[in-house]
Amino acid sequence: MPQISLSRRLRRTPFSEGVEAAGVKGYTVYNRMLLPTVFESVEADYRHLKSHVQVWDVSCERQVELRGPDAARLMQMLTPRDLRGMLPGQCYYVPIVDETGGMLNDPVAVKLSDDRWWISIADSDLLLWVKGIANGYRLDVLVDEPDVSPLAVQGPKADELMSRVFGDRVRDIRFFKFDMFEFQGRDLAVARSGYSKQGGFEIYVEGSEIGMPLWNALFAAGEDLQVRAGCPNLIERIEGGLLSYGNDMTDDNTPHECGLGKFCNTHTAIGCIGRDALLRVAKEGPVQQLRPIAIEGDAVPPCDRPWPVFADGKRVGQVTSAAWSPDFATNVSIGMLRLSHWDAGTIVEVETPDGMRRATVQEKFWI
Ligand code: THG
Repeated sequence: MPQISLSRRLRRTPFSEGVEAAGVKGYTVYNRMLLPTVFESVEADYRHLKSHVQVWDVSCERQVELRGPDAARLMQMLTPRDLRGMLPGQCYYVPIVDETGGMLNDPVAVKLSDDRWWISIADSDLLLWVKGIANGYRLDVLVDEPDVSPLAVQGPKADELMSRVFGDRVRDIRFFKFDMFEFQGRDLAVARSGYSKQGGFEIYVEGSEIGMPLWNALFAAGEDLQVRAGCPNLIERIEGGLLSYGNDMTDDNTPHECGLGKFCNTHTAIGCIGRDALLRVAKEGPVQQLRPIAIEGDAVPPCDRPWPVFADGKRVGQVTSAAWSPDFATNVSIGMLRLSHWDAGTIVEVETPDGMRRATVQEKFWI
C-alpha cells in the first residue's frame, strides 16, 4: 500500500506521541492535521467503543476563536441557527452557510462568554471565511486559531474514567453543555459531547504542553476499565447518522438537504449571511435529502468516491459513506436521494465497486 508522506504541512498534534505508542494503523488528513482512523481494526475498535471507553485524539477539530465586542454579532452572521437564547456554558451544533445557502462547515459552537466563542470546525478552511467577513464588515473582533486541541473520551465507561481524573462533578455536565475543570493548574473546558452515540466528553486542551500529561493521566486511571486509544469510528458514526463534511455534504448542499433544517431558524436568525438564499430555497423545500440506506449483500469496500444510486435505470442519488455493521448485519450507509425516491421502504440500486447492489431506504438511522 502507498503511504502518506509526513511533513510540516501535515500537522502533528499534542497527543501524536501517545497515538503512535498505542499502535495507530491508519490516518486520514483533516484540517491539514493527522486524524487516526484505525487502531486494531475498524470492527474491533467499534466493538471496544460500544463496550468500554476510548480516548480520541481529535485535535484536528480546530477552533476558530472569536474575541471582542462584535463576537456574537459575527457568530450570528455565520449561521442560520438563532443564537439569541444561547448562554455561556452551552454548545450548539451549527450549520455554517455562504451567501448562496451552501454549507461551508458543520461545527460545534462553544460560547465561553458573550464576547468569546470557539467554533470547533469540521474539515474545511473556515478560518479564512470568518477572517474575511470580520475584516470586510470592519467588525471589532479578533479571529484566530488558538492552541486548543480537543481530546474526546467516548464509550459507556466515559463517566467513570473522567470522574477519576477530574472529579465527580463531571457527571453533572449535561449534553452539549460544558464546565471548567482544573488539570495541572490549568482550567480546561470539558463538554458532554463527541462524535459518537456511545456517550462521553470532549476536553478542550488549551496549551500543547499538557497534552501528553493529560493523555497519560487518563490511561493510568483507566487501566481496569480497559481504556484504549480510539478514533471516530466509521461504522458507529454511520449507524448514528453523524454526518461527515466533505463526504456526505459539500458547499453544493443546503442545510435542509442535509437534514439539518432542525438546526436552522432562518426567519429569526437576523444577520445570517445566507438568510435570504435559505428563505428562498426553504419556501420550495429541498428536492434531495440525506437518508439512511441499507445496502444488501456482504461487506462493501470503503466508499472513497460517491456511488451512483439508480431506480428503473435512472439516476436518483448517490451514496457517500458506507460500512458493514456487525450489530445490524447489513451495510449501513448515508446517501443523498431525490425527493421521488427518499421515502422509507423505497428499493434502489447502488453501484458499488463490487457491482450493483439492492438497497432499501430506512425510516431512521440505526442508533
Ligand atoms: N465535536 C467537536 N468538534 C467537531 C466535532 C465534534 N468538529 C468537527 C465535527 N465533529 C463537526 N460535526 C459534527 C457532527 C455531529 C455532531 C457534532 C459535530 C453531533 N451531533 C449530534 C447528533 O446529531 O446526534 C447532536 C446534535 C445536537 O443535538 O445538537 O454531536 O464531534 N467539538
